[in-house]
Amino acid sequence: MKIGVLCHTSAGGSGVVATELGVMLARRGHEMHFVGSSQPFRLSGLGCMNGPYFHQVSGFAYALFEQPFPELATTNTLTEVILEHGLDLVHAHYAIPHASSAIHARNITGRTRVVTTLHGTDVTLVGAEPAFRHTTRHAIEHSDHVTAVSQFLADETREVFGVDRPIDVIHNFVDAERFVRITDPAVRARFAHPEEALLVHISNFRPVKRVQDVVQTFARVASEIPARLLMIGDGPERARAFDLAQQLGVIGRTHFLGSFPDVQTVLGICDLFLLPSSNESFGLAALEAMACEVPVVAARAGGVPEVIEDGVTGFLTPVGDVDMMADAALRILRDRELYTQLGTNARRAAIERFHPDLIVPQYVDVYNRG
Ligand code: GMT
Repeated sequence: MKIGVLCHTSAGGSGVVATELGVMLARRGHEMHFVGSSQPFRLSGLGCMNGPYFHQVSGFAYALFEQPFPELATTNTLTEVILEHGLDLVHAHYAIPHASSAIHARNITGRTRVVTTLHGTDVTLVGAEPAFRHTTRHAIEHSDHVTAVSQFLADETREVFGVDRPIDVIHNFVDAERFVRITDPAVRARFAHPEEALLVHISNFRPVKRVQDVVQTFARVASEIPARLLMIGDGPERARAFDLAQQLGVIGRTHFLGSFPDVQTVLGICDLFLLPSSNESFGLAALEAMACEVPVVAARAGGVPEVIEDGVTGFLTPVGDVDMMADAALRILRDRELYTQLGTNARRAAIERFHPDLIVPQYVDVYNRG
């Protein structure tokens, strides 16, 4: 099949899913064409001989216009790619703006189909904003097929937008060959002393991620056992998290590593992943940790219970309850047997429930529907 892909290209779960899926499909012989203002965050280094191909959106700035019309520019470039390469379908990751652009390009060309994947923020935050409710509903209703990354998100979409169209639930997946435990002590020694527990959090540091809860939980853990925290990613709450770490006296043991695409080089040496988000449609970073045998302590929010089984692959706690999060973390880190069991279960769940060989064909099935 010839497939166009629209996604957010900066660091973030939806762009990662789009990229990893595009790469998997290219390896399976499909012709993949990414269209965007820049190359997706994780794409470089992952591609193969057969692509994916990347088409940069041509912008246009003119003094009369207050805005450069990025969605129209995307629609225009996508239209050209559809016409030039005869795309069978466009997979839009996010209802707005991507499904809207794809539907517009479909209308202009009179060909191709639009498959839209809802990732979360488009429905729970952005899409539900009155400013976007009509455009988001239109994009959902007029896509040829719609998928959501969790049952929670599919239900939420129906409720928020009052749509009753079919929505296929297709969970996120993880490449369990790339995301593995790293046993080389020299790699771990770069970040922690042998006796220290290594906790990690990865996100875009938006308010919904509750990164202050990560720091507070870590401070409680570090007051009981030797420990270090890796904060991976960047975003609006980073400075506040930094200040809090300083205030709580753990700044010397908290390392803000910024944003980088190959997180598997670090995840595989960590002991515990913290995910305190107040809303999370799936939690891809937690799944990537699980594949590396890292147990997860997460807030019971959104679709997270579809990923993390309480007491089996980690622990779930109420949103905002940092004491309970710290207790769960300490329970795991103090009990070697429990830690090993949860880590083993986590990797097994990643392979048995979220392997690309299980998930990618579900997308192909949707693509093959008329
Ligand atoms: O907030 C983020 O984590 C980024 C966001 C995105 O749109 O890139 O991630 C969303 O999509 C991911 C991939 O499907 C999901 O795993 C994340 O749970 C989801 N984020 C939220 O729902 C907050």
